[in-house]
Amino acid sequence: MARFDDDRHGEGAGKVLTRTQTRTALKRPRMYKVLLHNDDYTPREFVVLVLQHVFVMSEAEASRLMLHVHNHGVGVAGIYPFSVAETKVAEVGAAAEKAKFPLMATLEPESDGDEDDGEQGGNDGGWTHGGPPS
Ligand code: TYC
Repeated sequence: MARFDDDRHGEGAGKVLTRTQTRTALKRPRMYKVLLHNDDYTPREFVVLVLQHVFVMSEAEASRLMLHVHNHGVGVAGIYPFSVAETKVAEVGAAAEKAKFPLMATLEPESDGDEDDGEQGGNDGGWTHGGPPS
């Protein structure tokens, strides 16, 4: 029986060479800011409870962000991959609807730092509770 179809001699003879490696450029997944919006009707305590529950914040962090949004109109509650951000927006919306308050969160693509999308340094609301998750 012939030993494979290998007519090489010397170095490499008898070895099977495979060249099927694929080079895949791994990019960071695009991230999305979850923005919390102010309104005139949702009670402050309710906003704090929703932030603690949906964004896993301490009461102090949640109060700080709630006040930031109350004073500036909008703030960043967190930055996540799309599906997580989308879920958190929906959870805020569901809690607000159930309690009949107009509290609202929305999504915004986060700059990935690779392209110039016109963003200059900071963002709309600014981090108010210690920066992005590490
Ligand atoms: N402005 C609201 C009030 O005075 C409180 C509030 C804060 C509402 C943050 C929404 O995202 C919000 N009761």
